[in-house]
Amino acid sequence: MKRLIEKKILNNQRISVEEGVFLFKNFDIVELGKLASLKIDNKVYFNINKHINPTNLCVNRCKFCAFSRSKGEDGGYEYSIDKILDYTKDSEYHGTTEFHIVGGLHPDKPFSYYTDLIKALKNRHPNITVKAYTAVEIDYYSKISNMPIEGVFEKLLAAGLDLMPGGGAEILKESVRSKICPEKISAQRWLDIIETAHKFGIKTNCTMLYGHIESIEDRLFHLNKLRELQDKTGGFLAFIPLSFHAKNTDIKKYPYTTGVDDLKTIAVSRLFLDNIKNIKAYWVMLTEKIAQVALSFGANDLDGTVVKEKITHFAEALSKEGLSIDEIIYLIKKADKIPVERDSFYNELKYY
Ligand code: V47
Ligand code: SF4
Repeated sequence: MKRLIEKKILNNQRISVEEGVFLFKNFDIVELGKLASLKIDNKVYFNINKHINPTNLCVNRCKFCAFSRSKGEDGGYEYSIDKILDYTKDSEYHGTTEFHIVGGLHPDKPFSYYTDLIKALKNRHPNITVKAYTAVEIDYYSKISNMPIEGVFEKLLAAGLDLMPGGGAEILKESVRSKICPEKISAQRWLDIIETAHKFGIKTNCTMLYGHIESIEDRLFHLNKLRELQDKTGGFLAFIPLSFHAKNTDIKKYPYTTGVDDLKTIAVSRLFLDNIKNIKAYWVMLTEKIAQVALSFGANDLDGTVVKEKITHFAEALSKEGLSIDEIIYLIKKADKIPVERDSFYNELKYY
């Protein structure tokens, strides 16, 4: 079996779910790193981005989420649009090319808040791309506005939405979702909303939250759902494995995933997702050091400067809240790779 899978990979043949599971369980990290590295070149992408999390008040309260709060609970916050504009005011000076906007499902803000936020940002920063709102948020906006998903997308596009992040996917299997995020939209609903986004011409990313209660088989099941959808639409720009941080959550686990699991997950994702070009080593969740090593395990993107990350830091992330451009370039160069600044759509902007 081992030789057969290796041969398939070397011949650029698609591997099956069972072979993906086999890779995880029977190949060591060095073998996986070598195979995954065959699939990428020497360029590593990053962007100059800023994360904005308008609120952590959320009606879902997923069990793996340390970031969310219920209304009235300590640690909850909600930002006005003016406060967000104050936060973004120096963005052009810092060379920001993207705002990444994700938040909780606020119990009582109207849908107009979310369109007004994009409009205000676009008005103040016309040249900065807005990557906003996960499929989970889109579903919620449809509920609170009494509009179909298509109507929500029309309004968001009119406001200036450029593309969508890949969050909310977790593990796309009900037996896992019912335990870790029972209130969240179903796997099928996530896939349907993303498919609709792609039909509207809205590119998205996709993610996988790993290292909680899921099995290796569940991970491959999830990756297969993403691969099937990408075959259909071609709308995914990048895949981002998200390593579970257990602190301050309702899931009792060792607080962090292990380096070996992180690297194997990146490598198997690279080998299995033969139709998604970019795999991010998201330094915020992996730590800067593991993210750098992941560049030799099939990742070709380090994400961006981020500036002030919240979601993972509420769960006591070991990484910084943001990195400077110089720090990112240093990590990439010291991995013997070529740092390439990109825009949100992977157009190359600058080589370092
Ligand atoms: O949807 C929540 C996850 C996601 C925890 O698209 C957790 O470019 C680990 O999706 N431990 C948000 N993960 C982050 C995200 C993302 C990040 C960077 C880039 C992009 C992109 C997307 O974080 C959530 C959820 O899946 N998450 N809590 C936790 N305790
Ligand atoms: Fe809410 Fe998202 Fe946290 Fe779930 S992961 S509780 S939907 S903010």
